[in-house]
This record gives sequence, C-alpha cells and structure tokens, in this order.
Amino acid sequence: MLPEIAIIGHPNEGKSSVLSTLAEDDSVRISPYPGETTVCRAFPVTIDNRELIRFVDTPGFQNPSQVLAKLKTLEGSSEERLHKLLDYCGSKDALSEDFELLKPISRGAALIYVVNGARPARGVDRDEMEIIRLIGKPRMAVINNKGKEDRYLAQWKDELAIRFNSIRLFNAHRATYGERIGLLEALGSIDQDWQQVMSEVVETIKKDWDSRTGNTAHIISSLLSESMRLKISSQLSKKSDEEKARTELAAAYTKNISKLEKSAHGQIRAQFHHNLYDYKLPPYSVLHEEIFSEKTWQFLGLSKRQFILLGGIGGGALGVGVDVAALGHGLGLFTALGTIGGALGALGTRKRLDYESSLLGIRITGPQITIGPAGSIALLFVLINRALHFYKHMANWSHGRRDYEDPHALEDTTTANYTKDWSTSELKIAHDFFKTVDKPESDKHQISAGKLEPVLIESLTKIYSDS
Ligand SMILES: Nc1nc2c(ncn2[C@@H]2O[C@H](COP(=O)(O)OP(=O)(O)OP(=O)(O)O)[C@@H](O)[C@H]2O)c(=O)[nH]1
Ligand SMILES: [Mg+2]
Repeated sequence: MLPEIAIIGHPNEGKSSVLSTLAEDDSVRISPYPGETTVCRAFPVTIDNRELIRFVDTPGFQNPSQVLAKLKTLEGSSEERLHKLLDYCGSKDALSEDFELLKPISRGAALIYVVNGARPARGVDRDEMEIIRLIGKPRMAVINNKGKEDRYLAQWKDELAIRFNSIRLFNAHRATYGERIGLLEALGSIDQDWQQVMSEVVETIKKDWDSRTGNTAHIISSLLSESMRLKISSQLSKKSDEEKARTELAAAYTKNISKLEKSAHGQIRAQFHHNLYDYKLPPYSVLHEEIFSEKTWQFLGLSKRQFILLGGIGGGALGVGVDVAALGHGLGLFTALGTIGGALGALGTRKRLDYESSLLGIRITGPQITIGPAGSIALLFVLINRALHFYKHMANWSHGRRDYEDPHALEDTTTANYTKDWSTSELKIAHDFFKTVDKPESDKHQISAGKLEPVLIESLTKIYSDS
C-alpha cells in the first residue's frame, strides 16, 4: 500500500509550504490569506515512474472546540470513534473543512501537524492537538519556524512533547536537502509500521539525489567541452577596422558562451523540479555578474596557488604564466572582452596581442579574425565555479518558497571559489581536459572528461552536504 501522510494544522500556519518543500512540488497553492486550501489534494512523490509516497494537503481546522467536544462523547474503538466523528462532521456545514481533513486520516494516513513557532500556543491549538491525540494515529509535529522569533519554541516543544511521537523544527522556506531528508527519516520513528516504509522512501530519494548530482556533473562537463572549443571568426575587410572587428567578435563570443551557459543551467534547474515559479537569484549573487567581468574572474577564476600549480603542470601554453597571473588580478584584465583595448592597451600593441592570444585565443590570420578555442584554462574554472554556484542555489531553494520577500533571507553573498582547494591531481585532470578539448571525440579527451566528472561530483556533494 502506498504510504500516505496528511499535513494538518491551523489555517495559514504553513501546511502547504511544508508539503511543497517535502514533496518538491512547486504547484502546491500557498497564500498569505488563511483558508487557501479548502479541500484535500494529494501530491505524490514519483521517482523513476514509481509512486513512492503521497502527501495530502488539507484545509486548516475550522472548529476544533466543537469537534473535540463531540469526540469526547464518542465510544468504541479508536477506529469506530474516528468514523463516527467523520459522519458527524460530514453532516454539519460549519464543519466541512474539519470533515475534509479527517478523510485522509480515516484512510490510514500518518499525520504531520504543522504549527507556527513564531507565536505562542493558544487554547484553540490545544483543542487541535487533543483531537489528534485522541484519534491516536502515528503523528509527528513540525514547528514551522516562519520568522526568526524563537521566544515560544520552548513552550511549543513542551506542549507538543506530551502529545506527539516526534517533534521537528523545520523552516519550510529555507529547508535544505539535508533537513528534508532528516524530517523524512524522523517520520520513520513515529511508528514501527512506518519505519520500514520510510527507510525505503529515504533510500530511494537519496539514490535519486545521487543521480541528479551525476547528471549535473555531466551537464557541466558538456558545457565546458562546448564552451572551451567554441570558435568564431569574422572577415577583416580593412586593416583599419581591426579594433571594431575585435570588439564585435568579442561581443558575439561572449553572447555564445552565455547562451551555452544558460542552457546548461536550465538543465541543472530541471533536475530539481523547479518548474513553475520563476526563480530569482539572491540579490547579491555573484551570478548577476557577466561571465567576462572583472569581478567574476577575480573571485571565480584561478587562485594564485592554482596559477602556480598549473604553471608547473602546463606552463605558458595554458595561458597561466606567472606574469599573466599578475596581470589577470592586478589590472582587471577581464573588465569585459570588449575592453581588451582598455586594460591591455596600456601594454603596447605587441604585448597586448600576446596576452589576447594566449588568454582568449584571439588571432588574426590574413583577412580573418578568430576567437577560440579558449586560450586560457581560467575560463574553464570560471564556468565550473559559476555552475557550482547555480547548483547550490537550485539544490537548496526549497519548493515552498515562492519569492524573496525578505531580500536578506537567502543571502548568497559568497563569492566562494569552489575549485580553489582542488588538489594538484585534480588540477592535472582539468589541465588534460583543457588540452584535448578541441578534439572532443579523441580517446584522450574522453578519458579526461571521464575523470573530470567524479571531481565535479565531489565538489557538488561537498556543496550540498555543507549547506
Ligand atoms: N517566511 C516564511 N513564510 C512562510 C513559511 N511557511 C509559510 N509561510 C507563509 O505563510 C503563509 C501561509 O502559508 P501556507 O503554506 O499557504 O499555509 P497553510 O497552512 O497551507 O494555509 P491554509 O491553506 O490557508 O490553511 C504564506 O504567505 C506563506 O508564504 C516559512 O517557513 N517562512
Ligand atoms: Mg494550505
């Protein structure tokens, strides 16, 4: 039988938000107005076309004191009393929502009772908790910590501890993958019958998460392959047009790389079932920066240590010679591809052309001007770091969250460079990948791509297990 879990509680406390996050389903209706959910709706979690578990969204209790008063008068086994109560609520218009929320319980669903930890418990909450206790089904309480308020947590915990098998703090708008798994694991402890069921559910979700991580690594590796070997050219009609042609070509190159990146990020997003809502990046995310901006390269490009290590592995051919390092960091070389003439202009034409060709692969042969394949391995690291930032955002953006009403709530001010601690052997793998990228079908490239993916998986795993 498919395990079913009903999410119940007082109106407007975050039931639908909790469900949305647990089921990874952003089609759940969430609203600031109480009474948004008026009938039960089931949200199955399906993995590989198999329904694993079903969460049921319910309306809030409508008239708990009347329901409790009735329940106390009923006699018989707990099953019999529940059915009598259901009949009673079904016969009264004023109890239509209480009737709705009792339905899944009468089918054998386990219960998650959601309370809002930002306010104190009141009499009406005690009535609700008492109804649930008397019904006697496996149950867990979730304190949905809507705000930063923690004054009432201890009181809530005391009130809940005497009536529930398990209590969890859970923020429906911030919960990470780890917290979601933690809650599902705890659900297994509410009842012996649920233990086996929930451990299977959790195992399947973990495996599914691993396959998302593997797929993400593959998406990133394909992005790197395509971007690094991207090559575009234009014809130079007159020597005097060179500056203009360079700038235009640089702009077209940037656009192409951005397009490849956007498509890869879209594929990463699709892994995480963020379907309906237009996600917003946190206001301070480094991803708001252009790929070829100074800030991006400063934070996400190669670190000094990497420059030195890579210099040792591959030397000047990688575009990471030591004076390039000094230039890259010191002069804001990448303010924009189009400003190559700016920062580099100061160097004099000869030197400037050297840098352009070694870093970006810009060259002029006869009447033809060409950019790409990328001249510097630094672009590879920029793209990896940006993809990892995007992944972090997608993997941790809970489905119950619908906007950034509080701009500081999910600050992603970090300009973390996730590759900065890669070991020399990991850098060597990136180096081999870069050196063979213009021959994507070659054995050498396939082998290095095969080695790069596990390195990426390790970085991805670190990101979600750290958060
Ligand atoms: N900041 C924040 N807001 C939350 C959280 N959970 C719920 N909310 C907000 O609280 C309001 C009610 O959330 P819902 O999830 O619709 O609550 P509900 O209990 O399903 O409400 P009804 O269906 O009307 O009974 C919405 O405006 C949510 O955005 C949370 O964890 N953090
Ligand atoms: Mg609701």
